[in-house]
Amino acid sequence: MESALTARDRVGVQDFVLLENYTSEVAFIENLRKRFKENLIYTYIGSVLVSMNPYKDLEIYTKQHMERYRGVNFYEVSPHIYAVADNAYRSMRTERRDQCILISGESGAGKTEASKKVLQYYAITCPASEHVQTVKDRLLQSNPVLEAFGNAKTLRNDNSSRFGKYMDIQFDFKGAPVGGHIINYLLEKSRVVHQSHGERNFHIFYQLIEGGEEDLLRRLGLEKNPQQYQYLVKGNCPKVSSINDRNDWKIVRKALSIIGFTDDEVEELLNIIASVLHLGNVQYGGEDSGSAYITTETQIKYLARLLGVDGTVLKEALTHKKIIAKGEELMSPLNQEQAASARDALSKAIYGRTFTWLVNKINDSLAFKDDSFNSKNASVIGLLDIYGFEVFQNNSFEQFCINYCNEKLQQLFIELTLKSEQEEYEAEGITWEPVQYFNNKIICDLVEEKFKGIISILDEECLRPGDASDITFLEKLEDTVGGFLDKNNDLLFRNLKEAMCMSENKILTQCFDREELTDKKRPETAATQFKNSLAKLMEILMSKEPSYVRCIKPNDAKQAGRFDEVLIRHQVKYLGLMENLRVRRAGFAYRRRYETFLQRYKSLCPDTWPNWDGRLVDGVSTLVKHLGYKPEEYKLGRTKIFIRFPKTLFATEDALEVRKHSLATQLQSSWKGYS
Ligand code: AD9
Ligand code: MG
Repeated sequence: MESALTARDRVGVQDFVLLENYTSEVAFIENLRKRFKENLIYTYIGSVLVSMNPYKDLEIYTKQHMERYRGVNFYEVSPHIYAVADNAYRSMRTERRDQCILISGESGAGKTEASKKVLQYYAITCPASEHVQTVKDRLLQSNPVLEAFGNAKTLRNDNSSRFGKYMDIQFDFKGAPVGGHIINYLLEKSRVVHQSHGERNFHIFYQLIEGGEEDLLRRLGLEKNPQQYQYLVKGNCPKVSSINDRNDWKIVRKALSIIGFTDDEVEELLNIIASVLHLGNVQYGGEDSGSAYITTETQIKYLARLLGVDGTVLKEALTHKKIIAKGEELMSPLNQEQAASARDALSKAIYGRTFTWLVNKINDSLAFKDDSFNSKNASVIGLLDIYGFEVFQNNSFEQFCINYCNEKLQQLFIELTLKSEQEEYEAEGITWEPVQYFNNKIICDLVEEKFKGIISILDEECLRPGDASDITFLEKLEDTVGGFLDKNNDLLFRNLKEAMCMSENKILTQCFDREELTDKKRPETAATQFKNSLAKLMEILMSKEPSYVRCIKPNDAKQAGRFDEVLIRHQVKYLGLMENLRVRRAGFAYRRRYETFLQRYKSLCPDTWPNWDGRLVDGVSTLVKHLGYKPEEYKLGRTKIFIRFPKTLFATEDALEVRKHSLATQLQSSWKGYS
């Protein structure tokens, strides 16, 4: 039998707080490396789960594994995403407190996969009636649908989330999932009309083209070749080896049915997707006067049919801009460049609004149907899976928003981990020394502060008539940006909106509301909307008890078994994991509830074995005195024992191993005696 000590040498420690040299980044990375090599992708920092993307399928997500974690204490089993899921579930059940699981890490680190594992865990392990089974199925099937429309292949990740997602799973008093609700954050719409080299548009376009049945494609006027579509050729990357579009199409199509989309709705939805591709192929010529005219009649024909809009109206809307002069409406012709950007704005608006419609539709299907139960009484576990931090050769408005969102989440992490740590010491009546850490609040302020924050300056430039441009914005920021103003303004010409309001496509009539046409108020800019929705998100998260999953990407090549130390060290730094560890260790490396501690180690002391009948705190006190703990090595709080050094706990763990070993030997020899 391998001794506990040798095992630790080989596979590292399963909780970083047990590292002898816990302030050393080298030791931290070394522990990650050892575990990664052994396919042990999960490690704790106290209750925070650090997860390394293995880039290969591991046999650790079976039903048997789920069973192993069900109802079992966090520290009794090896670290796992299921342990986090189960712990949140049990806290929700026993303490009646809403929970949230916050998953962070850079693009490709494994956030979306982790969130799916959590959802699967609840779907399999929670109790279910027939109704609940439907909810579970719908919760699970919402993933392939939203990923088809909201994820895309980027340079960082073949299945990169291009929207932020917060999902509430609602449980009834029996602990069964009875409903759900999704909030989506700022979809990267610009991808619809443009992709950087090596990247793709949203998956759904390729799925439809590669997987769509022949008569469906004929009806939609689509060819079975993505290269035919301007909106799909920009990145020069129609196929991705890790993606099977044809197969995914079948999965998505089935998922739509399970969620409860009618055939008519699916048809309308696909009409819209096809329309976007046709829009991309609308091309312009220029009159001598400079005015644009459309050279691609076929596209207009398809568009008119698929969108249910009059072709002439559409053509005019795609080449003119409506202006109101002296109370009169005039159609002012656009030049080629303006017309092309109006067309792209329409594509983005159609796609973006359809995505929101899709989320709403999924929410309808996940909503409580049971009248006997009020959703207000439900307990909730929230699951946050945002787009991860990313830096490309060329970065734009989207990276600004995505990275700002990540800073906000980091801010929350800092506040909550420190806050809860302080609160725990306080609640247990134990004094402690605060730890220095980098607070990224200054970065959040830089972006969002009133008047002098980047978003304020950007909005101001967007409002300024006349000479405002990215250059003037740039001068103000003294930085390199491009396309920020347009993307922040996110304008769609009025006559294009009007044309869409006339559409006979039922989804579009819900997406383009006539009231919008009469609304005189200037709409909020994209960045301001995003800032406000993030502020609301922070409020939601603050009201719940958080669990953290910190995902790390092992290499940039998306390859299994490759441990790129430089890349990993960088992530450990900016995720603040060393600080997290230091805070966790500041006072006491380890803490356990009295009952858990006693249950685990009671066999090591004759007074507590097999049972201790007195007060728990006295039992623990008797036990640790028997084990030879020195007074400076531990403290007894109100409900927990706090152990200062990991070596103390190691010694106890080793003693337990020895005890188990000798018990097993005794048992064996007594069996031999029988035979
Ligand atoms: V982004 O910010 O949305 O661009 P994520 O969500 O952090 O990013 P994702 O979960 O999509 O990354 O993981 C990227 C890829 O890594 C997946 O498509 C899988 O191929 C791979 N991956 C991630 N986690 C696991 C895992 N636990 N087991 C196996 C994994 N493969
Ligand atoms: Mg993702």
